[in-house]
Amino acid sequence: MEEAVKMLLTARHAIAFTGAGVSTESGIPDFRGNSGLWEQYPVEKVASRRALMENPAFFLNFYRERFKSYANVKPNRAHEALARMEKAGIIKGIVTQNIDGLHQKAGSKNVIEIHGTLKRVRCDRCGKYYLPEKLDEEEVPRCNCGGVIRPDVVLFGEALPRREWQIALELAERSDLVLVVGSSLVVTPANQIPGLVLLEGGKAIIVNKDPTPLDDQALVLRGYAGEILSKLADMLGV
Ligand code: CNA
Repeated sequence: MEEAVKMLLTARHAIAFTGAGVSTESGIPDFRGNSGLWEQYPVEKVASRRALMENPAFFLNFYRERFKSYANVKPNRAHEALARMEKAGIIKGIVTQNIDGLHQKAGSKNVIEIHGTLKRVRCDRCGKYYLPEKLDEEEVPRCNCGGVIRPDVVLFGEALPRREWQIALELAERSDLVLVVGSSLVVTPANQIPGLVLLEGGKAIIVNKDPTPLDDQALVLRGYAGEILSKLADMLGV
């Protein structure tokens, strides 16, 4: 922990990179844990472009439920600690793979959502945005152009949003330290963000419950994000 504090205080430009593990303590299951959610909705049936094409009703039902349950979810100590660090200028921003909006709810300002957001839905054909309530209109709601309305999140088999990805790459290139929180670091191309910081000669701190492929190149703080990050923020005096 002391080494991590030193690294964060001496970094010229530090960013955080977060994944589903930062939100599990808020009650949102990640992809890897054994949550009942993935028995009811297998990941391959709700997180891929193919799933949307083959069974849109099943696919959309999953997101309809997510929109409702995420509305009442609260940020946890890990999100709050990251917001405290940003406010104190210790981290310059957060690149997140999450779609739950909890970093913003915790008060973080510079949040780059590279996998989209559950805040809105859009037409799969023409891209027109709608409010999430549009999903409640029909089993498979459609745009004026005839396209299916779908959540504005990145599915397996789809490209990342160009603007967000560009900003994330630029942030990573400028950074000499990346604080990874709650990510298995196996999803590409998102995992190129911490990879890029290391490639450019920077350092990494990884806060994760389980091993990741970048552990041997980082300072690893093994355990729960809420406890570790809140302690880190306290030690940083923020
Ligand atoms: P992942 O592959 O599910 O990995 C999560 C990692 O977090 C695992 O290595 C766990 O060991 C670790 N972890 C879980 N809980 C904790 C905790 N409390 N403290 C510390 N570590 C913990 O998730 P990634 O984000 O790496 O994978 C990328 C996918 C998952 C992205 O596309 C996300 O959009 C997607 N996802 C997002 C959410 C969300 O928005 N909250 C939920 C589920 C999946």
